[in-house]
Amino acid sequence: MARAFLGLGSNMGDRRAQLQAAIAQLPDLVAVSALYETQPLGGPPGQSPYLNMVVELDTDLSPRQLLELGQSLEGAAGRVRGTRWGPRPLDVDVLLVEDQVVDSDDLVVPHPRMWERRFVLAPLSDLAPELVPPGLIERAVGEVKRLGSLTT
Ligand code: A4P
Ligand code: MG
Repeated sequence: MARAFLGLGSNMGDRRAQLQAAIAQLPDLVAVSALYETQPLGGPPGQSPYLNMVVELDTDLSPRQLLELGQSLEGAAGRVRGTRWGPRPLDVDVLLVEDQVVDSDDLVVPHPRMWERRFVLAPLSDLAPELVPPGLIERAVGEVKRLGSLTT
């Protein structure tokens, strides 16, 4: 079993409902971070704010199986791939799978941009503060506001 973390984001449609639906379909789920409202980073101007969170799985799925699972959840949420970093009802990123390292064209784990993004580090540190080096959240980019739990 590996301790894995996925980053979930939504900035289109009913953001909470889409996150909730995705979480309901995740196997091996052990923990869910608080929900954060975050300013969009990159992509076309004028995008709505995101809701972001991080979930923890204790799983036998490989990084690639987790990528495929995330893509199937994105599809179920009605995501059509368009502009990079453009608006989306659901984005699922494979952040960490224990200490496994993958570096292929379509999958890089640990997620290469996670350590500079406050919308990843803040919810990750809810679940695994020991994985987030001291001072990194403060130096990361993007504005985040903690909203409390998804279901309240
Ligand atoms: N890919 C490679 N490694 C991974 C991985 N570890 N996890 C590939 C997931 N996917 C991975 O992703 C493009 C390709 O990345 C996939 O086909 C997969 O094979 P995508 O989801 O189709 O497109 P994207 O998300 O627009 O591109 P990218 O580069 O993955 O963007 P990021 O890094 O996911 O950033 N601002 C806020 N506030 N909150 C957000 O959640 N998210 C993004 C997207 C930008 N700005 C944001 C947020
Ligand atoms: Mg993505």
